Amino acid sequence: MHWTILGAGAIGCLWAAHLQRAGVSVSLVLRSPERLAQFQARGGVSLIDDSGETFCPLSATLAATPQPIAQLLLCTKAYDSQVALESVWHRLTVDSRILVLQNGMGSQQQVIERAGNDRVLIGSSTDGAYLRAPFEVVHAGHGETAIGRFDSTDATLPDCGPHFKLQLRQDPAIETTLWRKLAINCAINPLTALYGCRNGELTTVPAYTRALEALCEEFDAVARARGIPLFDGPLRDQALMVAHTTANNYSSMLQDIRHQRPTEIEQITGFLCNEARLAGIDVPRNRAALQQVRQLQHDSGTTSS
Ligand code: KPL
Repeated sequence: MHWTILGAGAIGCLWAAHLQRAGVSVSLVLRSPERLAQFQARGGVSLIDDSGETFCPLSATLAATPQPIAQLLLCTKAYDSQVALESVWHRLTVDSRILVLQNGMGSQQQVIERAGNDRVLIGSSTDGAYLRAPFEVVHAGHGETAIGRFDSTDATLPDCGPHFKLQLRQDPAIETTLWRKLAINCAINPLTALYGCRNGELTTVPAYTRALEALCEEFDAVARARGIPLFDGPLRDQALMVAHTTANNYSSMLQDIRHQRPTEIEQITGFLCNEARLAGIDVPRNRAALQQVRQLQHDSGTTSS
């Protein structure tokens, strides 16, 4: 089966490189002729991991080409998912399969509404990856990709061939898994963006830790009201642990701000605030964080995606 990857960010390039290395047919969809020309000058993706740097030759097209898509990996930024999906809609058939691999929540549901539950698998990845340069991905932390369906029906893992090295796991509770990742992102991402700090400083600067604790308490209350089982202990403990183990990282949200890109705040804290409103729970600290990051995006001269 041929894989088509829509979204050439860190996760898209990581999957492209691993599929190519596993001998699976794969190509990228790029959003503009300029980007396509930039890619074609290289002719592939570079993967930097424990075993050094590997160049993985592959092809790329624009969305508008007519070839049908068998297996789509949708891994654009969450706020781009609807526009991205529409751009290849003419290439999807009843047999096409879509794996959605995005941060935050909300975009997955939109894809299911558009494409139908049967065609869509939802994933959540803990792989740590970043782009050192366009199409050059560093696989900094080995994690796993949990894959399932929102309605918990059987989700057979997509076919990545026998030699695929990224870790995949069938997840009958993928929605809960996404909530857990959302919880960590709600605790760490807005604060690191607002304070302009590395993740680790949330554990070492007392005022930052108190701010994190306040966000976490509100999140715990919403999760309880929604009946979502988060972690064994309070979210605070888990969030501080992740901030500690990723102490040297700049969160994806801070990186977006620094590169004047839109952040995923609407799909992270925005999603939480909406869930809180529906559950009748006040989350003033998260609402404030949402407003402040929106303002920061505006002030930092964010250009549209
Ligand atoms: O997922 C992350 C992100 O940056 O988006 C965390 C867990 C905060 C690690 O940096």
